[in-house]
Amino acid sequence: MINAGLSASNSYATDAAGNFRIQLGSIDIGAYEASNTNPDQGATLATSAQSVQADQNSVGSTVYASGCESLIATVAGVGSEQPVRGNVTARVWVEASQPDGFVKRHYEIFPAENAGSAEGRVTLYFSQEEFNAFNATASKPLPANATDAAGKANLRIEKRGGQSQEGAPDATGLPNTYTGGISTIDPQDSDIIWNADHARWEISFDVKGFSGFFVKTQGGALPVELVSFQAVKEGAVVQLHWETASEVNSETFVIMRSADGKKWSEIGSVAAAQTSNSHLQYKFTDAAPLAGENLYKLKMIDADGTFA
Ligand SMILES: [Ca+2]
Repeated sequence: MINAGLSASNSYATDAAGNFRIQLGSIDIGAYEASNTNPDQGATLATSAQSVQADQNSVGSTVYASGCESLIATVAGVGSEQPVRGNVTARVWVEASQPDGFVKRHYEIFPAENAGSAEGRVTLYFSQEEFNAFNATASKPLPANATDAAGKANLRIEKRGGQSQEGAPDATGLPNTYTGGISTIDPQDSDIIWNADHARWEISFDVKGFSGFFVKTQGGALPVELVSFQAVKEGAVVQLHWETASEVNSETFVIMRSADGKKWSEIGSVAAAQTSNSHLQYKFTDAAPLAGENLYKLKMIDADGTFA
């Protein structure tokens, strides 16, 4: 336990031994060095909008907990090149209602140094109730109980690079507030563990580069968020324009055309961005439209071959 003082009155970042004086959100003013909360000693899951800073241990892992009993996450520095070190901020948010496509408890872990390339092993914590709320709206479920192997196999982590709203204290932590790259992590199913003693899920996985973290399921959301799709006749040709708000793993847009809305044929394709969370515009020219009415639609093909 840290001997808590007023963090705001801190005038020295480190103590005589070179350790950060503010750990786990509190300043150490005692004679003894702070020791981080052990996650096995009954810490409960943090409530929403908690944030703590700690000095990442150079050996072993560091538990990020608020007030020594409200558990956020555990991080270990791994890898030979740039294991995560130094001052790390761990944040957690729990949405009041079930969001579209991810578990309501979501995280951000961000080291002050080398955030884009630091390597770590992260453990995140969730309740069964949070998984149940996700499952009520998702097409592919997360584990319904400790031994649900299919649910564990479905679980994915979406990583969004950087910090929500560039680290603003009142940042929402929501996916669209990150401007960095988007990637999907498939944790080892054996690293998705139900801790019966503390009634919580513990999910561990390796990352390179830090970010927001969202738990979802494979195929649980469309890979492309389409915001507009227009067809405009220009003389003898038809110009198609469309815009996406975000893309994850998108490979190709296939353009389909129909005269009656029933029978569709493929008339061309356009390469997609693969990964984007900014607005992107695409166009395609149908140089030889059918006589009469032309209907168009897009088939979006994922990098792993699935389509929507
Ligand atoms: Ca897996």
